[in-house]
Amino acid sequence: MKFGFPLFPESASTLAPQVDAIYFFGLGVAAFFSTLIACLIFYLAIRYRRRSEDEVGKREKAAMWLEIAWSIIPLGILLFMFAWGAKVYFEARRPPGDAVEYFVTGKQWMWKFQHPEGQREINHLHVPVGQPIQLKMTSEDVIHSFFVPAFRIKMDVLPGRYTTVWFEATKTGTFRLFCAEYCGAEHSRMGGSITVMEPRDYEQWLARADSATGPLALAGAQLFEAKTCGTCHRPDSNLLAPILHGLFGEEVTLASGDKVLVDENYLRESILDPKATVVSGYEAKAVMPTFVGQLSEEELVELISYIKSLGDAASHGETPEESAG
Ligand code: HEC
Ligand SMILES: [Cu+2]
Repeated sequence: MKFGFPLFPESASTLAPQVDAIYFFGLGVAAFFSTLIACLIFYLAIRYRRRSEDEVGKREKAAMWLEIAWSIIPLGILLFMFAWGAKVYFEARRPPGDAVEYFVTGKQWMWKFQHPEGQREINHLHVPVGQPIQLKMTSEDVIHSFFVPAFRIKMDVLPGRYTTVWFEATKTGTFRLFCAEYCGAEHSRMGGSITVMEPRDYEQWLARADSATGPLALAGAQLFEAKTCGTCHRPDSNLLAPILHGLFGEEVTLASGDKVLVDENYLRESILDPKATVVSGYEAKAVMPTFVGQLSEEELVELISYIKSLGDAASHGETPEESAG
């Protein structure tokens, strides 16, 4: 809380002071010019008032320097605000390279979390302090929005695709989480909390929390066999189906000729709607069945984590330098 007055949420992430600074600057500029204009209206109304019944006002012409000044100064202020806002926006949108990935599934009316080590939580997420954390989010039903005021982050959570938001908590404590998109009867109760812990406490918490599935990539590897993906996508199955090793982060050419970057959304679509993303060269043998309805959001996340973990440069026939980054 700023100034001990509950107008402002607590500031608990690296982003929060930056967003607040922009907000206060904008507020300051607006307050300054509103006051200036209001005062000038009074002053000029009095200064140029009609002094007698038959007075006809004479035409005033502003000096050139004044015309230029009141064009250039606002332009400069606005461009400054634009550049500043863009800088913070890009920082807020691009997770740092060392961000650890967590998965979030919104659902009427709860939040489900998956830790990279496989622990699952509902409505309450535990994270370590001072560590950039990236959330890959999707919804099982309607549009939700992930809003943590203390971190100054808010991002829509959409069915059928992943959106990303990241934060780095700067203090330990428990901070409220809200759904900020009207999503049905119990929308207002679709909330929770994020508990930020010292790294050591977090490790202890992780060890205590049960992880039924183990690390996501490991759970994905088991699913990969259970769902028969492995029968077609064997490491030596190049003729039957594309090899998935070293695929993530690469560009693939589709049968349509489009080039697409392999990210979570691409993998998701490849699994749920293979016909929409047929890989070039497989036009005639695009035999992959759709897995719509056979995989939960959590299972999809596990499969995707597994495919990501196959980023094995050697088996993909490229140098490690190329695949690093
Ligand atoms: C019947 C064989 C078959 C099965 C089973 C199968 N796939 Fe496929 N898969 C293919 C073929 C063929 C393609 C290439 C044509 C296409 O893109 O649809 C492909 C494409 C893909 C791609 C895109 C690859 C690229 O290079 O862009 C991914 C990812 C993928 N499959 C994942 C999976 C997963 C995960 C499963 C299990 C849930 C699975 N597949 C099950 C045959 C199969
Ligand atoms: Cu919601």
